[in-house]
Amino acid sequence: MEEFKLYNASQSICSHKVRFALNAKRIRFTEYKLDLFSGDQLKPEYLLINPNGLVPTLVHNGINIIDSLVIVQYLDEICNNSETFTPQNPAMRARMRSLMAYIDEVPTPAVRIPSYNMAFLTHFKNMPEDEFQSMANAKPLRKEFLLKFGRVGFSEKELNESLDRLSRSLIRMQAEINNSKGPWFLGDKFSIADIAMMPVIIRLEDLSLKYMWDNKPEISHWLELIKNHPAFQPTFYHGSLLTEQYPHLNKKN
Ligand SMILES: N[C@@H](CCC(=O)N[C@@H](CS)C(=O)NCC(=O)O)C(=O)O
Repeated sequence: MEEFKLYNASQSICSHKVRFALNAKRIRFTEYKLDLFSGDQLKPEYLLINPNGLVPTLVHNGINIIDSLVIVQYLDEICNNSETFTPQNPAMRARMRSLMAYIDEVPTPAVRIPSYNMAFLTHFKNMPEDEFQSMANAKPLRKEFLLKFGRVGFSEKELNESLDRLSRSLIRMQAEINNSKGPWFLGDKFSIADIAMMPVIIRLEDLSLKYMWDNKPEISHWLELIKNHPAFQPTFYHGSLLTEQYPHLNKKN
């Protein structure tokens, strides 16, 4: 009997990718929700399964797999009898992996900046300094990120830089769709590159930044197709969006 356990957080963009892959492949899994702001991901028992102190982690029959895109690739390798996300052709596979690398390097870290400033700041701004310092110091990978964020948020310059990186990513995304003749990044085949970008675009929409692709119909169409995928609703259950968790964000809509 196969057993899949997913340690994740409802609102986490990296968790969305894995939930989407599991749902698309109709794999039954038990979901464990971590509270990232009370430090569940830093508890010694969790660090044993994920020494990066981040979500998501998939435990498959007792084997720990970490890092969202590694997990999605693993799922595609072990379960390729239903929907598959990896092209057979090596050149197309290389193209998919280059896009995954780009998405991991540019838009994924960039979208954290507006997310922290607009939503997550509420958790840190009134935290006593010593508590904040010890939480930051306990983070294996995100110590410097959190210290830089501080309890006042990233500066306007940093926020604008991240929005600029996101704008350039949207231009790149539009070009990829056009070059492949769409509707997906690799043409008519939905792939892990689309899964990688999906939560970034959903997050931008959630933060009322949808105007960023007002003049890019290719992206609106891509997003509409993703939202119509049967895996979308079970992945984005209530509480997955920041507007569902942070009521102040709705006032901007
Ligand atoms: N490269 C990792 C990044 C994972 C990651 O950044 N996870 C965030 C949520 S999206 C997290 O666990 N943050 C908790 C923290 O910063 O302490 C992946 O793709 O799984």
